[in-house]
Amino acid sequence: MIMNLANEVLSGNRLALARLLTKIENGTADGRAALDELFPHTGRAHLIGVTGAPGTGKSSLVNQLAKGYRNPPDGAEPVKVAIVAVDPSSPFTGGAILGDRIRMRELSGDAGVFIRSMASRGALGGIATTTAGLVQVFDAAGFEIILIETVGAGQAEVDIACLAHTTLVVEAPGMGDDIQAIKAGILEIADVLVINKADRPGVENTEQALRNMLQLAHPTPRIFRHHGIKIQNQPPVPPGTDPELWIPPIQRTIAMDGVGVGDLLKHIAAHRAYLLRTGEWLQRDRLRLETEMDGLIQSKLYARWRLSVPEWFYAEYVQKVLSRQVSPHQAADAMLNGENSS
Ligand SMILES: Nc1nc2c(ncn2[C@@H]2O[C@H](COP(=O)(O)OP(=O)(O)O)[C@@H](O)[C@H]2O)c(=O)[nH]1
Ligand SMILES: [Mg+2]
Repeated sequence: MIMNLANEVLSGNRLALARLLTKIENGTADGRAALDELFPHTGRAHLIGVTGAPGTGKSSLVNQLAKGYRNPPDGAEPVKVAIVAVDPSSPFTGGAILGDRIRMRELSGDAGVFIRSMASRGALGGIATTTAGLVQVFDAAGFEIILIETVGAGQAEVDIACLAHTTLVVEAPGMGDDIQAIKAGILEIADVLVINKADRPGVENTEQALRNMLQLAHPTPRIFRHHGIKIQNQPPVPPGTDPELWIPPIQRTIAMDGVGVGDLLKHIAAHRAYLLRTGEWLQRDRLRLETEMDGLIQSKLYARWRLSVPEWFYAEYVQKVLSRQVSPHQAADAMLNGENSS
């Protein structure tokens, strides 16, 4: 029997998995068809976002986390781990990705680990969309933990955080007095705060600054964008009870030698348990899928409409807007109503 790509991936073929990931990055039609086939098999993985300024030690930390999942304490079963490293600042063979490859080499002999780096070229269909596709493939392929490393730089990270169930924001001491995550606007998406490079001077200051921020921001509801509107996603609160709030813990780590990583893994597990207990896991899933579906409807509707109008018709309105005869708003309304421009 000749198996198709989706079935090959489901049966654990790593080569097929790698091929499909490339198709997803390139946005090919057969890649999308395979994704459609795989979709019923998704929804099981724990998606963990790791974000923060460049050089804070995200890759090193991801490496340690993966090792932790592969060698759990107390003789527990190791879980399959996928790593998606997204670095939009690093095109093609950029230094960071090359470094990651070398750093992650020690994991690469392990069949329970799959590492995928994605440079800006993977942004054809948008970084968040492409990442979501890659993650779906890993999820369907049975990877229970999916670590998504992104450079903390703003909206793209927030979008990817919406994809993840648990988001770690990584800080490091000695990068000036500022908390980098505040500058990048990503502190609010943190479920767990990590102060890596705890072997460096200035850890106390960084931790104190983070604690102050948390106190100001507390409670820290999750903020999603939906139709461009910020939506705060909080667990449903039964009447007469106190809402259970998740206060982001602060964990110090030294990714170089794994100090603090065991405790970090415990925080991640606790956050997963919290999401499941409060029903927020399902809520996040729902919101994420709804947002994805809505976005697709919008772009498909536009594409369909654009194909339905002749080029000259569209060009005439562009000209009218250019010459200030009509505003873009008026032009859009008139075109959608099929009004002739004359
Ligand atoms: N002193 C110290 N250096 C670290 C630690 N973790 C990572 N590094 C180093 O910091 C640099 C950047 O690490 P990397 O993981 O690539 O950071 P990323 O850019 O956030 O992915 C590398 O040279 C690491 O060896 C740590 O806990 N302590
Ligand atoms: Mg990195």
